[in-house]
Amino acid sequence: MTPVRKPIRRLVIVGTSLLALILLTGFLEITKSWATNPADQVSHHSTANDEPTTQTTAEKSWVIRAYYSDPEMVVNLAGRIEPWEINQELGYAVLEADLAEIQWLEVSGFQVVIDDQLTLLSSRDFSKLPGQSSGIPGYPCYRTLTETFETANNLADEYPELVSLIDIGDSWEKTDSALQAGHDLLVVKLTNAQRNQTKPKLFIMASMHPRELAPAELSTRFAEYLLVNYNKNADITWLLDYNEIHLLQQANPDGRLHAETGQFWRKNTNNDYCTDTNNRGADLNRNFSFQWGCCGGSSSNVCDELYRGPNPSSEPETLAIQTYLRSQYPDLRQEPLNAAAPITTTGVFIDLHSYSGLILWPWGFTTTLTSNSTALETLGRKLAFFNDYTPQQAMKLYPTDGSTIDFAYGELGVAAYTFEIGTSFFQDCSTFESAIVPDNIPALIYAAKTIPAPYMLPYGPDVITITLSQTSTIQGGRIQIRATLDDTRFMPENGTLPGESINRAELYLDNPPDSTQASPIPVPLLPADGEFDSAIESALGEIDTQGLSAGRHSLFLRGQDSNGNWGPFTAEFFYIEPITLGSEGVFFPLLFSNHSS
Ligand code: 0X9
Ligand code: ZN
Repeated sequence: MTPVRKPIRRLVIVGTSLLALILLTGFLEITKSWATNPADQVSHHSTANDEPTTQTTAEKSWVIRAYYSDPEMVVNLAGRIEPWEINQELGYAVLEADLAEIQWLEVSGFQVVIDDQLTLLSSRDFSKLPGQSSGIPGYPCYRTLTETFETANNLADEYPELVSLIDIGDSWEKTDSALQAGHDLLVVKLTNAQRNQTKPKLFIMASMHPRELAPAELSTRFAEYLLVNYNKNADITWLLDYNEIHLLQQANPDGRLHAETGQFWRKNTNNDYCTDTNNRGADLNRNFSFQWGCCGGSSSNVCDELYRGPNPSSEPETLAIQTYLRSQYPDLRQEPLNAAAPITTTGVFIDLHSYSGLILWPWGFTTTLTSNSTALETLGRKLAFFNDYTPQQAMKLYPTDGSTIDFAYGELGVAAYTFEIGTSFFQDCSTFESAIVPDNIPALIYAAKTIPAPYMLPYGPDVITITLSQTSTIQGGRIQIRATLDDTRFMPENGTLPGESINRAELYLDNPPDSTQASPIPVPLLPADGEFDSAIESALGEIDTQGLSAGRHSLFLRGQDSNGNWGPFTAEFFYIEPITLGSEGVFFPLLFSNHSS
């Protein structure tokens, strides 16, 4: 399959060089006045007041494309200016730059082109759409911070057996009691609490860069999708019965409040650095303690968008997340950088960002491969199959040190990924609804299915359909099963793994074998065409329902490829009808009216 590239935005080019910029601007001081209609108000995001603003050209910034001739130039760039996007195909970075930075770019060999549309967008306050009563102004599809917390509380009330809320620490503003502001970092934990056993964990965090509007909402949509489908869809039921899913929907709540007004806020709001400006704060994705500040992938300049903070995990948000991850995942990777996590490691970590359509894995600070690199790549390419994003090692984009994924993998050995979802920070709602949600929910579900063994299961085939001859029968009845198994579902980009032939298929009744329940004996499935010899196969089997109690049952089906790799389970429900004594002493089955209960 050829990866589908997202369409490239059309640029309105108003200048091509620094000289052109000055000629076009025509003067060194730009004075702006407010329009009377608030929707037309234009302000620069680095000025927070409501007064008319006067900006010198030196203070003003533009959103530009910086075309490069050599990828090495991006490495140099990324430690200095925070790239919004790297278009590897066309060889340019999108970034916000002031005059001095544009000058530096041109001296460094970049060709600079101004993106007028994005420059305007980045300096516009949000205003509500006509009739908009909820959501971020102008973006009704994205719940505000307050609404996100409300949703979490409502879900916990509605699904008490499946949802628990965990306060994992405070935002920076909350740690300063004098401010009387700030927020909890709230994790929504999804699992069937009645099934009390050790379970593998998927941890997803979102929008640590607050201007990235879509990730937080995607994490909330994922929670809702899982909860609504529990007990309706066998796969989702299995996921929440045997696994835990932890969602930190708003990883930078203080900053989010600024982003909700239209400011391009990236860092936390820590006022100790670059005091009293909207450039204050530390970039949380450069503040994690693993390889903090090591390699030119962050900035020591307090006002920089990439400011790493004064110390590793200096920020309360970072510390809370690190402490929580350490409490949830055992440390399974030794200190040396080339030490591998065991292939039996459980759990997956996903950090949702925007934008660019990428799936990134460690390392982010060096081009050296991790010792789990083939396995990380395999799951990455598998996830990319679902959302059509480009899978690659993070460092291939540009260097970052002190990032989340390097911490999760480097310190604990957890399979760790950054998703860069969508095509814009302030992503339009129609793209969010029509592409981002439907493309990414299946990727997140697949990630959840692999958490019992993320370094092994993605090598194996997927069960893509299960068809039953009937979904309910009397006890002792037989149900025929046809399943399709597919070992080819990888994004072909950035990897060499071909699909292997399917070798085996089997199913378990009611308990998958790695649950703590006694492992049942698997029922083998046979090749529908007489031989398991290709990468996509149909397999046939039969369930003997003798001895099964009345009510709902689950089957768990999986396949193995010719290299011996088992894929993750896919589950399906079936029902045994209850036997009732009729008036003349005859047993007859009661038919179910509702199979989903
Ligand atoms: O720079 C970041 O923190 C991430 N991009 S974003 O536009 N969402 O800010 C990318 C982090 C991925 N890691 C590396 N590229 N090494
Ligand atoms: Zn980000």
